[in-house]
Amino acid sequence: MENRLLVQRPVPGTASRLGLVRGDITRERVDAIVNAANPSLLGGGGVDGAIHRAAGPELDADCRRLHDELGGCPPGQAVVTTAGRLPARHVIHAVGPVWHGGGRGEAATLRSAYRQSLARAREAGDRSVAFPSISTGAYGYPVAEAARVALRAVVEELREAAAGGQPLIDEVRFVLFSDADAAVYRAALDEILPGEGA
Ligand code: AR6
Repeated sequence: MENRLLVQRPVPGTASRLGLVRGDITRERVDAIVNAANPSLLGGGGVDGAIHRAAGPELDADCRRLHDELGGCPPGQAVVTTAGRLPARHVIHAVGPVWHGGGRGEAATLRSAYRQSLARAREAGDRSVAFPSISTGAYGYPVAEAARVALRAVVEELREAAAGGQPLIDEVRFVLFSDADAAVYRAALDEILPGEGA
């Protein structure tokens, strides 16, 4: 099934657009896709497994190198690699928090994972970025709360970057893997960036 753009809105105070897509992130034709990685960077299940399978051995080798050189990536941070056979130019590996009930700084760590991903994208010269719903699968973050944190983090980062004259990211998309997740993100988007009509 083709990926489907559900909604796209301008982000006030910026020249950027924010959109929601229903589909598979490995099929996105953007400069960078973000992976919901784990601190080892050596791959796993969920979207991480799908990205590694679709990208092939070049991505595995890049991740192994970063694992050996940097010792991996802590929660709330992000690192960039090439994208192997994927249509994207780069994969940004972001590590979200494991959900422990909300009292262990999970929201701050999730916010940081999104903001750091956009910072890495800018450094790499990427102007379009697709995110999955980080931490809401194996890591157990409740999706409605995660959607609000994610959208707010991206909107804030885009505004601050625009105000600071940093390189423009034209477009950010969230690629949702189920209709249920897409509906939850749609409700959060309507709350955070109310649109005109539909
Ligand atoms: N495209 C878009 N979204 C996807 C895809 C896909 N192809 N496949 C799954 N999702 P998860 P986490 C959604 O578990 O919670 C890995 O083992 C999925 O439905 O992939 O951050 C890592 O190595 C869910 O909505 O990531 C870590 O150990 C979202 O992606 C751990 O899982 C995130 O689910 C990270 O857990």
